[in-house]
Amino acid sequence: MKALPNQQTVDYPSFKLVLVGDGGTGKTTFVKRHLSGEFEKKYEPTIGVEVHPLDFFTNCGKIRFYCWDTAGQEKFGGLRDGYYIHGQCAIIMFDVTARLTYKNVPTWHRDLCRVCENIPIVLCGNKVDVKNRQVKAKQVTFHRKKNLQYYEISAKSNYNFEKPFLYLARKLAGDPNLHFVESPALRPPEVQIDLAEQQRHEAELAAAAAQPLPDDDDDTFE
Ligand SMILES: Nc1nc2c(ncn2[C@@H]2O[C@H](COP(=O)(O)OP(=O)(O)OP(=O)(O)O)[C@@H](O)[C@H]2O)c(=O)[nH]1
Ligand SMILES: [Mg+2]
Repeated sequence: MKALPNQQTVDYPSFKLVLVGDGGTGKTTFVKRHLSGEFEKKYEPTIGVEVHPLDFFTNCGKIRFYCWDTAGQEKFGGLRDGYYIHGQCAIIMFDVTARLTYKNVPTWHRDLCRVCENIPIVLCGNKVDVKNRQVKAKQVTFHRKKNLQYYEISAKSNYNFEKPFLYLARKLAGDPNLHFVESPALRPPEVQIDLAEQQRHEAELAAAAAQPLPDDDDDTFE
């Protein structure tokens, strides 16, 4: 994966990561937690795409993700799936406080897979710091149908920030034992997550994973 013309190239492995999902789900906030990104507090919809190089240190050396942070809002979509070309891994984000954003996950997934066949993909349910979530952990089943990894995250509290990157790094390196040797420098959390509450959600998710999938075949979610 080559850097963009105005970006410095690096002599360690780097990969194009495509970040998609509805507008307002927190994609830009998420990539900007990593200290190499700039910071923006209020919601400014992404226009087209912004590319951020994010470095991680692993036991096998450094790895860089060129994160293609794409616009979720249709009217700012720019080239849309034109940005997916040569994507080597992806994150699909939804917002656990907005049902529609989960309902739209199958569409993002379909469009992505049309361009990038067979790449590792992580589904992320963001904003789990919010008390009154609309999408409960056990209602999240799409990843099981499509063999994706799922993580509950909170960009604002840094909760599980590294998990999606670690999963993708392991897949790309073909090494399930790869690990990060130092944590990336992150911005201080803006909110604190209720860890006990979140542990209950994680337990709910684990319990749901042991249940057979609902037999609706049409990816609907009410
Ligand atoms: N409570 C909470 N709010 C968040 C979190 N992550 C992002 N937000 C807020 O959600 C809003 C939208 O965030 P963005 O990161 O701009 O969303 P986006 O997915 O990049 O949106 P588009 O660029 O339009 O696709 C902002 O007001 C953020 O502050 C989170 O983890 N928790
Ligand atoms: Mg954005």
